[in-house]
Amino acid sequence: MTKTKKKNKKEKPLENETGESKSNIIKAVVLSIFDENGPAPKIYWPHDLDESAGLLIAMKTISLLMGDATYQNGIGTEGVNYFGILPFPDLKLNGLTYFFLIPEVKARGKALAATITVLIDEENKVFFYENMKYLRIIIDKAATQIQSNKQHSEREIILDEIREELFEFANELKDPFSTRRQIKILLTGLDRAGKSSFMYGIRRKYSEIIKSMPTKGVERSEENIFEEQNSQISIWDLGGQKKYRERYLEQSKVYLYNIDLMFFFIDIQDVERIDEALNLFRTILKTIIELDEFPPIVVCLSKFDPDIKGSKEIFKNLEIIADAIQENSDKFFIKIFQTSIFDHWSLITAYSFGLSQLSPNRELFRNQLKRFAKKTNSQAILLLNENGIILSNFSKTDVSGRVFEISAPHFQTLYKTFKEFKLLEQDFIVSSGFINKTNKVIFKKITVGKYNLYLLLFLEKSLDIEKIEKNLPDFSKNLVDIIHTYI
Ligand SMILES: Nc1nc2c(ncn2[C@@H]2O[C@H](COP(=O)(O)OP(=O)(O)O)[C@@H](O)[C@H]2O)c(=O)[nH]1
Ligand SMILES: [Mg+2]
Repeated sequence: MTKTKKKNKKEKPLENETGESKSNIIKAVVLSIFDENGPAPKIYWPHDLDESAGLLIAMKTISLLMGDATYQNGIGTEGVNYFGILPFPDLKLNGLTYFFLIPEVKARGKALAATITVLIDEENKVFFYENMKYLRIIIDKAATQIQSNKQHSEREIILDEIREELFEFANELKDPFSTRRQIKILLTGLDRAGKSSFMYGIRRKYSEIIKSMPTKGVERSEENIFEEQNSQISIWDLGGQKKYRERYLEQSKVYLYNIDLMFFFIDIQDVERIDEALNLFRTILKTIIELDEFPPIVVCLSKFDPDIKGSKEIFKNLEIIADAIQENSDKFFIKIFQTSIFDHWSLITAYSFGLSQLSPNRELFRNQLKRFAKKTNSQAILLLNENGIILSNFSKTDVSGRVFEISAPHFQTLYKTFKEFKLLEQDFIVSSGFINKTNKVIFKKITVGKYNLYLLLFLEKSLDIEKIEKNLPDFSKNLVDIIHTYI
């Protein structure tokens, strides 16, 4: 069967050979480069790819990349290499694009902007989300080869090879055409570590925190970052009492299997149980390593309440815990946060960071923010959704990032209050000088497609609303394209 397919796929690539081959999930592969003549599809498969389709793919992908500050400044080719999933509604296709630069002495900025885009039917886009890890490796490798092989004929071979590899990969999958991406997020930790309260806090269900009883077994809830999203996100709050812990460790194949993201909570005020908590952490890691699961992990050092922040003892505990966690987790991507239900922002920051790990477009988003920051002389930018979840952030320095994190929630509340009482004529709130007279924070509502998002800008120089207004349409337009594929 595979053989027939191999023969067929070269001749009639864009046709839908129903049931013939799973490899047909891949509809096109396009290498686009921006040279003297502008963006163009340089090498592509299928060879009879419609000319206007090829151009559309080249234009859209390259234009998302071109504004990149690194490229414009000619600093080098290091800074640019990221992936994104893009919709091409006119073609009814979805593309997984790798953005990179090809060193070229003669070119402006000493590099050519380039993209490799793999395309599939839009209804199959789950394929990209589910297989991101492997697809990245295949495409990344091809890009590296293209960077060092300048001949057109050499590049043709490289593109042929990557297509072959993608076909083979798709063929080996059991079900490349599955329709919905299922995301599983685990909340783990000892009982009373603050897992349930964390979720109540995120959802602003404060009265529930007071009422809350220990979680029995597993409690599942759903997360919707956007009304329409490609993924179903389930959050599993694993009851922390001993009997429940034992159950999920024993039945690890049910509970700890196929995890996309894990939160682990440690109560830093409960000094007596820190060792027990760390032991549980080690046991869970050991179990998921055995299952060959390596999700990103967010550790929340919980109950780090505002009134005990200065305490020396707490500080010492934090250090001990952080060290122990790092020591045990070299195989994982781990980030540690200090959280408290009395500091809403601390919850949002940890939670948003975790969610952002699930978005294949996170680098693409960040680069759009970086570019907008440059155009508007902003030190830092945050992009929030209606629920106050941070979709993406960019800051030039740690300090500006910090100022922001502290002010963002206040602005959002202020904004909503003003709006409610119809006191706001424009969709803007501008602060008076922060730090010095010229530094200002702007909070603005923007519309991206059908969504209301909030933008927080920390301005470096003088306030120039016009400049922001002038650059907003472009920024929003780019975001529309990538927000449908955010998660
Ligand atoms: N001081 C303080 N108490 C908290 C915090 N988070 C949770 N708690 C309290 O800790 C107890 C256990 O919280 P819960 O969310 O049920 O923990 P779980 O068993 O991990 O789900 C409850 O009495 C909460 O009110 C926090 O950030 N600070
Ligand atoms: Mg609970």
